Amino acid sequence: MTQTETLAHEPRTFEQLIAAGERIEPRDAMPDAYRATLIRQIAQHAHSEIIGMQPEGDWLTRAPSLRRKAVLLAKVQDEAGHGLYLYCAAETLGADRADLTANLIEGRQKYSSIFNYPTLSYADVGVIGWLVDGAAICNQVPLCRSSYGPYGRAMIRVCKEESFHQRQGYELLVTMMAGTREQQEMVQDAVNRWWWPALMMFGPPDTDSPNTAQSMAWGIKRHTNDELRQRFVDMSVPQAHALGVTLPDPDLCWDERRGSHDFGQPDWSELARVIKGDGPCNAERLARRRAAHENGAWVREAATAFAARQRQAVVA
Ligand code: BYC
Repeated sequence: MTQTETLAHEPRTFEQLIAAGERIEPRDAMPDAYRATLIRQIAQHAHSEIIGMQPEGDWLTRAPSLRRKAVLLAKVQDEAGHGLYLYCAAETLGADRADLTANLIEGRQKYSSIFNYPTLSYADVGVIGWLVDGAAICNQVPLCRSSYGPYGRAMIRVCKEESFHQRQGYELLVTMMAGTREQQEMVQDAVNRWWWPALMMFGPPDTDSPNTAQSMAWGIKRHTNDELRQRFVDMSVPQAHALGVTLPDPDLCWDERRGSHDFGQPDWSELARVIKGDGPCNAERLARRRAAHENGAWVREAATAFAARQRQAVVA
C-alpha cells in the first residue's frame, strides 16, 4: 500500500472537515469550545421553542372560531415538537436534558427575547405567525447548512413547519384586513408593537456580537446577525404593502444603490434589558415554565419507574 493510500483512509480532523465544508457528526472529535458553543446555541433555541408556546397558547381558549382554534393548537403543538428535536440534538453533544431544563428555569440559560412581550389581541396571533415565524425562517433556513449534522437535520424539519406557521399568520391577517375598521386597527396596532422586537430577534448588531465571528469560522452560523436582519426587512416590506399595513419606522426606504431597504435601528438598550430578564413578561414566562415542570414531576417519576420495570423484565 502506498503512503497516499494509507493517508486516504485516515479519519479527517475537525479542521479538515470544516475546511471541506463537510458535516461534523457526534462520533467525530471536536474542540471543547465548538461543543460548548453548540450546546449554548441549541439549548437556547430549544428553550425558545418551549417558552414560545406561551404567548400564543394564551389565546387557545379565546380563538374566534373552531377552525382558528384547530390551526393555533396545531401550531403550538409544533413548537413543542421543535423543542424536543433540539433537546435531542443537544443530547448528542453530551448535554443532559434534565440539566438543560434546570438551566432554563433557574435562569442560567437564555431564550429568545421575543417571547417576553405580551399578546394583547387575536391580531397578535397573526402578527407572530407573519413576523416572528418569518424572522425565525430567515434565521433558521441557513442553519439547515450548519456544520453540526444533528442540528442541521433538525432545522430542515423545523423550517418546513415554520413555513406553515408563517402562512397561517399571514392568512389570518389578510382576513382581518378585509374585515371591519376595528379589526384593521387591531392588526396595525399589533404590527406597531411587534416590528421592533422582531428585528431584535436576530441578536445585537455585528459590531456588538461577541460570538458571530467564531461561530461563522466553524460553520455553525452562515450569516451575521445584520445580514439576516436586512434579509428579513427586505422580505417583509412588500408583504406589509400587500397587507395594507404600515411598518412603524420613519427611516424605512428603498436604497436603489444597495438594492435593499435602509431602516432605523431598534432600541438596543431594550434588547439588553429583556435579555437580562427585565422585559414585560420575563418573570411570568419563567414562573409558568417552572410550574409546568413541577406539575409534571409525577409523569417523570412514573415514566422512570416504568422504564426500570421494563429493564428488570428483560434481565429476568
Ligand atoms: N434573545 O454574539 P451573539 C421560534 C444573546 S424560536 C435572547 O450575536 P449568537 C418560535 C446570545 O445568546 C426561535 N438572547 O450570539 C418559537 C449571546 O448570549 P450568550 C429562536 C439573545 O449566539 C415559538 C449574546 O446575546 N431562534 O422561532 O452568535 C413560536 C450575544 O449575541 C438574542 C433561535 O434560537 C435574543 N434575540 O447569535 C414562534 C435561533 N440575541 O449565550 C416562533 C438560533 C442574542 O453569549 N440561534 N442573544 O450569553 C441563533 O441563531 C443565535 O444564537 C442568535 C444569537 C442569532 C440568536
